[in-house]
Amino acid sequence: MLGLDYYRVWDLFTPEERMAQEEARRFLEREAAPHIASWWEEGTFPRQLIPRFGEMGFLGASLPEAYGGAGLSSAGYGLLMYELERIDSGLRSFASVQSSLVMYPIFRYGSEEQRQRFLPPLSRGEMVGCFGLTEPDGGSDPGSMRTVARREGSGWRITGRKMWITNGNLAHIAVVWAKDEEGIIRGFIVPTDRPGFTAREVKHKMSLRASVTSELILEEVFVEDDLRLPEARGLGAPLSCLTQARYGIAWGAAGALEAVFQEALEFSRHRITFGRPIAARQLVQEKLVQMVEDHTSSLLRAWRLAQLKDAGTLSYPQVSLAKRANVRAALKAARVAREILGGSGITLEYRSIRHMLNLETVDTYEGTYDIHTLIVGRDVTGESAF
Ligand code: TGC
Ligand code: FAD
Repeated sequence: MLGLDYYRVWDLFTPEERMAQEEARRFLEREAAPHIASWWEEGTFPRQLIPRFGEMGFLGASLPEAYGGAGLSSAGYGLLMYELERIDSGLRSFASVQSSLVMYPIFRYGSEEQRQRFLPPLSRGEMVGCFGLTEPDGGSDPGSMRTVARREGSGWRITGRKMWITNGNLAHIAVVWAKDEEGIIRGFIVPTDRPGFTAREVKHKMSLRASVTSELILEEVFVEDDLRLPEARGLGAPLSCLTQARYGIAWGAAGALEAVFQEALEFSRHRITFGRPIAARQLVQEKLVQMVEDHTSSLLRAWRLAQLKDAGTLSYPQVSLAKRANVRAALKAARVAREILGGSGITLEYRSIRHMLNLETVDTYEGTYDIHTLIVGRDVTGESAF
């Protein structure tokens, strides 16, 4: 039986979706949970799990089976993100980037030849991808990117820098966004072994340590025109990929919230002060109940998004509202769980501080909390406050 579910939201899912979730939980409890604190402390991503993620259907789960996807519903995909982030945001990030930011753009904006060539190995985890949109001068305004793609013979020369790129040093291909000579944003599949391509890992992170983050440097990298995503034209293309990833994050954050709640609950039942467990104190109960309330709201928001997504009526500001709310709720819960654990809460023997530090990144990437406020603000008022 799965953990926190105060309103029996899991009952709303199909038996197949529930089964996929339970299998994912069993797998992750066995293969990842016992080691995650060490991976995080060492600052390493468990590469050995990449093909296993493929076997488990974590990569491109909602893409059609013809391309190696698992053909899962939006809710089924969301549940996988929930389970991955219940263990660690870094694991969910790996799967999010591969599925929503690499496989999705190839599926949505690629040619049939590109789909056949790249999607099956990406889904099996034999090939890893990354997504280069953010640049060193600022990520919130990707329309101001400086990376350029210049036509040359049968292809393009790409020059520029991308910053904070998840999976950058693991990737065989990078989906890179660049402006052409007319200033139109285009997407390219760049093999990372091309001359002029360098990935430099970002070190000394205090967050998302079980994840590889890199700077990409492209110096006159040549790609043939058949590596350009033919249907991608303008900023809307990369932004539509972000909508997919943000959707998954709304689910993942609820998984992290469950993880820290369970730890705080367990601890509070056994920690005796002044002759009674701290769980018997009103101050502690208020904190736990707030977590239950926030988890319930997060799960219901995510579930509703899944319905709208499958119906094809989901708008990107609706996704922004859930990304903003669910991540901030999980971050707050992780801080409070850490507080309930007292001094023990500052060590990696407990998971709350790891989730808390990870969620600082999740609150920032894929659009900061402020940027999602402005996206929803523009949607409800009709006024842009960017
Ligand atoms: P704006 O005028 O708003 O939009 C340009 C065109 O794009 C459309 N659009 C979207 N379409 C789909 N999904 C979205 N989320 C969309 N947002 C906008 C829009 O309708 C418009 O279309 P059209 O046809 O009218 O041209 O452009 P703007 O320059 O004003 O954009 C502002 C803003 C803030 C919305 C946008 O730039 C933004 O979202 N900024 C945040 C950037 C961001 O989230 N970067 C994330 C990088 S990737 C990452 O962090 C990966 S983390 C790893 C992991 O996921 O684990
Ligand atoms: P900035 O855009 O410089 O923002 C700085 C501050 O200003 C923020 O608080 C922001 O909210 C605020 N701000 C900005 N504009 C406004 C405004 N108009 N009004 C009010 N406040 C404003 N990017 C990728 O492309 N691919 C990846 O795989 C990827 N992975 C990442 C992994 C990690 C670990 C991290 C930390 C980031 C990753 N990112 C990735 C980048 C991420 O998307 C950006 O960090 C994010 O979009 C914010 O950009 P920035 O860091 O440049 O901050």
